[in-house]
Amino acid sequence: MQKVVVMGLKIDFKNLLSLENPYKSLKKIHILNVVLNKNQTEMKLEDLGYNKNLETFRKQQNLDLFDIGRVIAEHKDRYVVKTSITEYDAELIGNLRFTAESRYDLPAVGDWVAFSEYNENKALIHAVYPRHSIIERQAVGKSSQIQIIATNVDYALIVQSVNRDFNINRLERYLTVCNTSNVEPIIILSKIDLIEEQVLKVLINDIKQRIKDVVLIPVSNQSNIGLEKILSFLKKGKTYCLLGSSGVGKSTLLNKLSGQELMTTDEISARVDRGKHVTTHRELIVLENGGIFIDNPGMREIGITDATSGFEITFNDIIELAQSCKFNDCTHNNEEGCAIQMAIEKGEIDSESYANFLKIEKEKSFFELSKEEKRKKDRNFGKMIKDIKKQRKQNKY
Ligand SMILES: Nc1nc2c(ncn2[C@@H]2O[C@H](COP(=O)(O)OP(=O)(O)OP(=O)(O)O)[C@@H](O)[C@H]2O)c(=O)[nH]1
Ligand SMILES: [Mg+2]
Ligand SMILES: [Zn+2]
Repeated sequence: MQKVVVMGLKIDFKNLLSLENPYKSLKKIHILNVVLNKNQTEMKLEDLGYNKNLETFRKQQNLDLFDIGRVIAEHKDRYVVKTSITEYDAELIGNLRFTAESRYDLPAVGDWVAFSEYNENKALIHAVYPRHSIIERQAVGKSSQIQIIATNVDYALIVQSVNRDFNINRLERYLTVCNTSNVEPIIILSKIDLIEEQVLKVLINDIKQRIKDVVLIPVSNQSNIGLEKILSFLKKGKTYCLLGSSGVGKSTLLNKLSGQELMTTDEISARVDRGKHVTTHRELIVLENGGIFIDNPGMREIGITDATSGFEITFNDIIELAQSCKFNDCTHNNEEGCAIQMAIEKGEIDSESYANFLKIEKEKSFFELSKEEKRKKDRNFGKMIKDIKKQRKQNKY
């Protein structure tokens, strides 16, 4: 029997087709490079980010019996799935919902899914294609609860405004998330019309002191400075995810880049009154001039998840230095021959950057610990059930 393995799930292909399939015949397979009627905008699946790897997977798993589309929005249990032709209001097929072991097995914005249409623009999602990247964060206040921000992202635009939002520690945090997620970061310094040029120079210099090798683009949505530069970066078929606090101008930027009023934006004073963010859910949008954007509601905090590798990339300088401390178990506080302390004294490492490193490292260890505890709990629970079963068998009750 043909088995489809999707995100670690094994599904019998036969079941997949017969279960809960309200339609009789699988119809219409979307062909790539569909040419539409002249009066419609022509769009290819590649413009939505479709690529060779996905096509290979589709063939290998015989998923070409289904349609394929990309999740562009998520509302509770419903998803909006976009193809090169239209959009569908989709829900999960029961099998997928019930066999999902974690959040990772369910679709998120940015995912490619195998689906079938059962009514006009209504669809059932059967499987999620493997992802090439996942941007995730730890949900605030809940230990080791992961929230998926977006998947299959190529670049993250980390937006920080020069006024009240400016905070290099937070930038390093976002960078760590990107480095962990296999997503290339670009820093967008927004609202530069609000400050003097001299002040801007200082801010840029401060960032460059601590963050090297990351593209930084100062932008004003008011004077349009920097927009051309972002546009020149955009590549057709690549996915860009907007990250940053509420009110920094993410949606305004997206409107500017597209030349249309796609997203609702609002004044900060108005949003405080209402006590909520202007953008309320994630959404994927395809720009005509190339580039696929995912807009997000602003984030108040960005918790670090299992960020080992990302962490090491962000704080590469510090981690490399630690190798040359005199003692292997150096805590880098006040030991003799501590390379980090020496570098801080010489001004080679920024002391604030180091403090931030320690803070994120602590959080990361805590996250790993709580994850391990959770695993232990799951194991214990499993063992308990097993014991109960064994006892039952022995006592025959
Ligand atoms: N001065 C100035 N104001 C801007 C700029 N960009 C955006 N704004 C204003 O900032 C406010 C917030 O902009 P939004 O685009 O809604 O911010 P957002 O990041 O999408 O916010 P959330 O959706 O809540 O996450 C609006 O009033 C915008 O007009 C800019 O470059 N300069
Ligand atoms: Mg917004
Ligand atoms: Zn040391």
